[in-house]
Amino acid sequence: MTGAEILVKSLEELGIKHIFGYTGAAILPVMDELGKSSIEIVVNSNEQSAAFSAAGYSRASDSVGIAIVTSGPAITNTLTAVADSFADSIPLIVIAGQVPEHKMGTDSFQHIDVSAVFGPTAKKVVLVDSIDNIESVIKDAYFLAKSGKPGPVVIDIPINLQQSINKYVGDNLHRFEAVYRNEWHLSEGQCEHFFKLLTEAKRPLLYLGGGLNSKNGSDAIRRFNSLFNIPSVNTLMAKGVVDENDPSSLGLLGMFGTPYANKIIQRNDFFFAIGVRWDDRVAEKVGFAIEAKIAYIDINPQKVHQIRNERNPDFSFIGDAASALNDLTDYAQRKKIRLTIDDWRQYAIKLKKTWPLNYCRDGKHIHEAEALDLLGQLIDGDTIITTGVGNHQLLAAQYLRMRSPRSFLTPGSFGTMGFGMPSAIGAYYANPDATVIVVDGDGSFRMNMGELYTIGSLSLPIKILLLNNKSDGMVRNLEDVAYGKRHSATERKSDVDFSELAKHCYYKFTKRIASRGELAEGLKSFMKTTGPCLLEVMTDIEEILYPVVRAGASYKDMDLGPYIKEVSD
Ligand SMILES: Cc1ncc(C[n+]2csc(CCOP(=O)(O)OP(=O)(O)O)c2C)c(N)n1
Ligand SMILES: [Mg+2]
Repeated sequence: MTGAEILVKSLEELGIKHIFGYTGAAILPVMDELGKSSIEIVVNSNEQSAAFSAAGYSRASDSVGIAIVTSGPAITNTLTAVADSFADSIPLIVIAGQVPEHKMGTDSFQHIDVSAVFGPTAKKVVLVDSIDNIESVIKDAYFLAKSGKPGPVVIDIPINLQQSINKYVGDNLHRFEAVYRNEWHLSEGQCEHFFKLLTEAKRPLLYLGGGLNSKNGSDAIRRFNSLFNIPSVNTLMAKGVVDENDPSSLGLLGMFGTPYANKIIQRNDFFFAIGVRWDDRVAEKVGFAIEAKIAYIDINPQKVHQIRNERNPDFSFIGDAASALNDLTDYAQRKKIRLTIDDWRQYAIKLKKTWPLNYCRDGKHIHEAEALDLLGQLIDGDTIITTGVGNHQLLAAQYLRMRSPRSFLTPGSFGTMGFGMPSAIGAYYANPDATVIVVDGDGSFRMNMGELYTIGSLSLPIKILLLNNKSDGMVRNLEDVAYGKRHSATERKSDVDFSELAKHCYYKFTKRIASRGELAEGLKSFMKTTGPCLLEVMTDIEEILYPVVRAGASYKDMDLGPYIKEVSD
């Protein structure tokens, strides 16, 4: 077989059904073989989008998404999506063609030193240097990307190796999987120590992170909390890990967290952090959880060591969050451990009821918050949301209460505008029966607008809710506060009707709405129509995102803005 055939056969053996990519001369042998294979090639509009679609596939499933691109500018186009996946611990494989080996280092057309460029952004970068290795590199990458702290693997394959001839060995997949199978369990003594801390606490709080955002993780925390019903807050990466409609699930914590999450963090005396990386926009608040005892579980040893140094937790464990939680639950069931925290639970439930989110409901223009509040009433447990970056993203995190793991896909750590549409394409291929909705801002939407075409031309049933405030709203908000209200480079004066554009890209539903009276009906029709849909809602350029805990401030200084107020129980 040729190297290209070996590569494609390895992918087939791994069960790969779709790849996302863009072609070019240095990857043509592989694309040609893919064309003959059972694997569907989804062609995006650029390589950043292809890698984001592959990452969206991973984020929305337990599989690993795969992007295949050519050399030079094509592989560098994927860099941002690779870095984004690395930052959010998302498994991903990017396979790139490379110039032939004898031309590497000779200033050749479309050559880039992939290892040098991608080194700090990927879990591993491999330059394939022998046809003997193609099968093992591909199979190993699949399990490496998923294992431990997940992340992207970049594979660089010179075209001469794609073309040369070798045998397909057909190495057993279990051999590769076994290398990364690690089961760390809590000892009886560790469980005893944990429950001593927990049962002594009067006001325990769960802090749930992306490390739980899988079926296993979500099942494990729900099982644990069915015994204890401890109030919880979560990171952006953990939306839906527990049902956010649950009265004691207080939602997003942090700089733009919900009023109730940011209030309860000020009162807890036992902070149980699971699968989180202590993001600075959450943890770098003055006095953050300073009074509380801390327990911490995470699979990333570096992070656990960092937190041991910085915060001296009373309990910490390096290992898979789901296994550790199941150990704790088993132990608690055996020892019949119960908590007496009724008052604290009631306090949490009351906070959520009496400090609701709110926004301007009667201004001249619609607010992004209003559109998202209404959308929140129309989604169910089978909905997958993807977002861009900006006010619309954080408002979506606040207002859309997700019920299932892997249902809210957002570039949490890297904050990459342009993520929404391409990641939705991947989410759709991983879950063709789900309702996939992109919540995008106009700035984020324009960054990968080519995917408007991809979605329309492939007639994918993806819905795009475009919140158009004709500005980079989040940055404009910063200018208001810190730059004397001077709006430099954040406003877009000319008005392009994006719903018209969608019409020409074969969308089944396209509409632009500027008046509040049309909003509820518009959203309903948008949700009802099958096929590609785009609803563009024109929103207030002056809208300010609240609550906000500003840099250097503490949670007690949270600014709730003019609309969020205490209401009666
Ligand atoms: C690739 C990239 N470039 C720039 C930024 C900086 N940035 C963060 S939010 C934002 C504005 C986003 O505007 P839009 O998507 O319209 O969302 P809005 O805040 O208006 O809801 C910008 C420019 C970024 N996060 N990512
Ligand atoms: Mg905007």
